[in-house]
Amino acid sequence: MVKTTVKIGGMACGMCESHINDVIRKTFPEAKKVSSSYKKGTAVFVTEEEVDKECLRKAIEDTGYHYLGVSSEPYVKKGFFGW
Ligand SMILES: [Cu+2]
Repeated sequence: MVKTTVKIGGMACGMCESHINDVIRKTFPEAKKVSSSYKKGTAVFVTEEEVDKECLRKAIEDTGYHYLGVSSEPYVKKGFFGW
């Protein structure tokens, strides 16, 4: 599992967050735990495999928000390896 964090500019309220969440779910139907924060300017989601970043960039830019970058890291369920 991979956790992807996208930096997005231009989100200003909760509506923007849900707009971005919808776009991510539509672009990557396998995405789980999709959540955005306009305060942090990020959207985070989890997928089995790493997503196509070019695809992600295009999807975000098509919404009119600004794609500012992306980072990914292995996703480990909390508590699973924590003992
Ligand atoms: Cu908004």
